[in-house]
Amino acid sequence: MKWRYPVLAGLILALTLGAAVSQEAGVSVRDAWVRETPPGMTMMAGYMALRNNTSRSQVLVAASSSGFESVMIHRTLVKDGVARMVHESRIELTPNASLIFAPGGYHLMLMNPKRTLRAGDRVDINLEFRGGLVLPVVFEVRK
Ligand SMILES: [Cu+2]
Repeated sequence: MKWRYPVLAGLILALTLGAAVSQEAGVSVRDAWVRETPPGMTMMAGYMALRNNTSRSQVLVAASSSGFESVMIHRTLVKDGVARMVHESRIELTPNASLIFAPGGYHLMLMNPKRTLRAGDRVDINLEFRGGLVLPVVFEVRK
């Protein structure tokens, strides 16, 4: 599997050159948004559509943002009619497939925003993948 390393190096180089290049290189994101919450709320949720454009699995292992104290990957599960959130330490994206983060399912749990965020504001969140790939994504705050 020697070929993997040059490919990965190419992906990382592409990311440093700008978002337009990263879109075609590995994993792309669209429809990234954060739900607006009343002022004073300590938790917000981020949603998006991830797409793995490569022919091998990509594994999301973490997310981070300078706009929040911490960011976690969560999934809402309903058991016996009760919804609860579980922490996911990794989410695998299968080759050439999409994965949707949406209310009631996968979401980014954004803890303790450093400023009040209003609809129309933008938030930078970095998605971190196994192997060192970091994808910067701009999320839009929506009602
Ligand atoms: Cu959550």
